[in-house]
Amino acid sequence: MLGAAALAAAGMTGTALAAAATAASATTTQSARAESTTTYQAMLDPLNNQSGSGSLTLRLTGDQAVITEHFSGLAATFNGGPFPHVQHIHGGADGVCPTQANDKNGDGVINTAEGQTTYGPIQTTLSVRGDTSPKAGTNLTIAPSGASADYQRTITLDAATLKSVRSGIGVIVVHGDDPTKLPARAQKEKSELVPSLPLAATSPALCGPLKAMAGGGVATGSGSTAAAASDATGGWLLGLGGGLVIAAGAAGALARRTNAHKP
Ligand SMILES: [Cu+2]
Repeated sequence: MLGAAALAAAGMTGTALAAAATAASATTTQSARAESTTTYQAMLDPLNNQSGSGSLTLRLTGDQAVITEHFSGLAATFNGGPFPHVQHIHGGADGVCPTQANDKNGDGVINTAEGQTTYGPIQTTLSVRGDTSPKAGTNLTIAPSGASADYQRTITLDAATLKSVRSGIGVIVVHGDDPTKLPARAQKEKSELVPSLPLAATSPALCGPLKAMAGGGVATGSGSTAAAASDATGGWLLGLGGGLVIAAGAAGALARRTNAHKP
């Protein structure tokens, strides 16, 4: 009797332990996910006398980046088809977009190579399918195309891109200029990246630094960690607040434009 009772007790304990272990495991997995997802956002502004705008959100968990992007107002057609807009995460440099001061050859266009002094080389290609490495950087056949695009893709980021994104020096660049908005001389130039293409085809059209959003994974740890993060980034978070207001304004402007187009 005692033996059976002991066995039953042991069995119950074993079950309880297993249940507790399962619960603990689930809790650990959930909290690990919550702590490691950080949201980054880039507001995309025009370069090279182009029109258009956009925004990109990147939700990073480990090396998995869930990317959502919308842009509009870019060049619509190229050689009779939809204009391909190759786009990338650049990084490893200053993490800012270039200005006209970076137009070294003075042709009135900041080409991709000139821009790299501020935003660095291609680290990840934001293609619509297939290769996302720098090698796919100028593959027009897997770029989003047309004047506007809604882009969504989950991409495994490599070590170099992860380093740039996490340290706040990742920059989103959407390429492909409307040649009629470039100076006359530049309209006749060849691309420095792909000599078979015109300069306009590969030059930057939209650019935006990729910045962590407030509350995007920061300060979810212990009290002391949260306090330290808050102290260290107080001024930086203030700066981000301004960016978010601008983001909300841009979304409003987009909604108004969309409404205006409705009959
Ligand atoms: Cu690029």
